[in-house]
Amino acid sequence: MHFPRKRSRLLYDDHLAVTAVTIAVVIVVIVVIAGLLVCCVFCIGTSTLSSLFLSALSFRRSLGTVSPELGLDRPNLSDPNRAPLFAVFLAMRFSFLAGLVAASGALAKTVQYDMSIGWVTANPDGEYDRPTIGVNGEWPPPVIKCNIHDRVIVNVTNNLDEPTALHFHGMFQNTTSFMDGPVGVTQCPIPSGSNFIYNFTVNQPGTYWYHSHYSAQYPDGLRAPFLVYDPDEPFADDYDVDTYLTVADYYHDPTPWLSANKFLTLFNPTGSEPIPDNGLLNETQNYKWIVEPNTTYKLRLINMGALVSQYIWFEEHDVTVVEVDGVYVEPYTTDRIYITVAQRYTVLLKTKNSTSTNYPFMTSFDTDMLDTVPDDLMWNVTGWLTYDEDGEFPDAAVIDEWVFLDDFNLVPVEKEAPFEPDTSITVSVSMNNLNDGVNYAFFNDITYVAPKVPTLFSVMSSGNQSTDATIYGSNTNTFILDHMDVVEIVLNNADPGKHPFHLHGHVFQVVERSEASASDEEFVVYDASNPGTINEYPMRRDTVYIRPNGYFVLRFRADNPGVWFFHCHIEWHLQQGLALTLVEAPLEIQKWTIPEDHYAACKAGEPVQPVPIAAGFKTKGVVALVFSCIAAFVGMAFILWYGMSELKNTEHEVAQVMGEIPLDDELSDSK
Ligand SMILES: [Cu+2]
Repeated sequence: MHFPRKRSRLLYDDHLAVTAVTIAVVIVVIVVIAGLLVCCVFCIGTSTLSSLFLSALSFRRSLGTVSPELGLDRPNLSDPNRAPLFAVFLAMRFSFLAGLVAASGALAKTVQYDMSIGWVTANPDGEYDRPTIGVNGEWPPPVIKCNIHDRVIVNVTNNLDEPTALHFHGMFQNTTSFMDGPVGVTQCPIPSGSNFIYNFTVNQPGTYWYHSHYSAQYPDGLRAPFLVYDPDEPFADDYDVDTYLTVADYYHDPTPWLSANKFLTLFNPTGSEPIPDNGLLNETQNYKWIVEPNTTYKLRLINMGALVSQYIWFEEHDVTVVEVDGVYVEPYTTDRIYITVAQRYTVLLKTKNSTSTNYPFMTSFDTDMLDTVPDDLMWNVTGWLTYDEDGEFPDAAVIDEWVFLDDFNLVPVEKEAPFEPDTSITVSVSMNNLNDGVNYAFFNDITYVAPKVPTLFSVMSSGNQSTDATIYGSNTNTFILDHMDVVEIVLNNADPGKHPFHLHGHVFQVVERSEASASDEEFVVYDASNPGTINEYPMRRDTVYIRPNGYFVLRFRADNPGVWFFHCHIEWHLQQGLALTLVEAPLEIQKWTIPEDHYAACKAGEPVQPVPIAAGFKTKGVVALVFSCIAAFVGMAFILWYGMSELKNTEHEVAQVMGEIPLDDELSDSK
């Protein structure tokens, strides 16, 4: 027996219903196409979507029955006049969702970089050809560029004759700590000749960089900017052009070689850092930045060097700081920036109306950080704001005082009052010699020695014991952080040097930072009962310097499970062991799955027994067998030949030679 369905009869028997379905289909097609087109040009107005959504809602309201307790009720489908209208409503809602999906797909994309890392020859300062680490046969390596919320995939092939690893400096790596890069902390080194994929989403705007985090490798060239664009940045309407300027100290000799042979040796007992040979601007010298007049540039400054902080200034041009280490700050206008290695400052720079003059801009080493300043050291580097390429390029003016922006007083756009700490870690920095005569750096008298098994992998394999810091080894300086705790790091600098400290996976509030100690012999220790200046809204960033023999206090919320390195970013001091490890929410980390290629990198370096003898013959065996057989047959043939040959009468010949009997020819002659 056939039972016609009530809804079918409503839809198909009614002329109005047919019309409604047609309208529905047309709306779906039009709105989806329109949605895709609009998405493609990134112009989806929130208001349009909202109004569409609101009209759908009000349309639904007109269809439904409203219950006083629950508000909007389901539409009454038994009413033949309303059911077709409900079909139109469903079509609109589907269109809206389809448009939204299309929009999110168009806005968040995947950006892939295939990087074949290998040696190339480069001569960035024009003085010395040297082996440099390039990517895809070129140097400098490519700048990574993406939009906020994009997925970034970096597909690495290691064509060096040594291991490597990449760190994406400043990336939070939320739920992907294993993509962070430091060898011994979150991964094994990528062996020579193998592949390794970094894959993560970027949910933060601003200016970053990427670099090798293996050995002292990045100053040999494996470093480049990483720029994240954000259409909603607070100063989006205040500039015309978005660009960058990198600064870096530069060595002619390979840095791992310098580290092993000149730095960490018995013959350098004071731990004097190797002096750079030169400085670079955008990885070159005599850099002429061609600018348009009357134009505002957003200039992302990045110090990608190994050792020295640098002063940067643009003659007769002020700059306005708007972002620091990925954190938007309230605009702050200054004429000179002080930037440590690994820090970033994004500034707005407005050019002049006239094109008649080119203006020098300068970077200058903080020579306080050098043990000696050789006579031939070029510690100032000049570039030019180039308004006229055919014009004069004047020398830079001499500066006689070092006044510069103090980042401690910058105010983030997104304001946070100082956190109240749940837990506090106090560490003291010192430098001293150990029994091998080498000068090391210490946190609380422990110098960091990387474990054979990366700490993150130990977290994965240790179950509930992962919350016990002692399992990670006595020289990894490991601290366990509870999920969502506010963590305070108090760092007392019992060393007369400046150090830029960097925390992976977070930005921190710079709650306090003391002045330098008045004396080289005494250091200022933080006293919680007698705090110094604390700003209402402390600066946040991921790399901050400490003054000689001074202290700082940092605070952050442990809202990003992972294993995070905290270390001095002076590459020489990291080689000396100035690092500690934070294991944040280890039980959360254990819920993740680490990709196979990350385990493979560890397997490649595992000490193992010799491989078993293979069954059957290999080529070498076959060749040996063939030649053995040939030799045997030749030997047997020789024996056979010799055995079958006629025996000579040796005694007869000897008697003839001795003249005891006549020679054979004499006998024949006498016949
Ligand atoms: Cu340091």
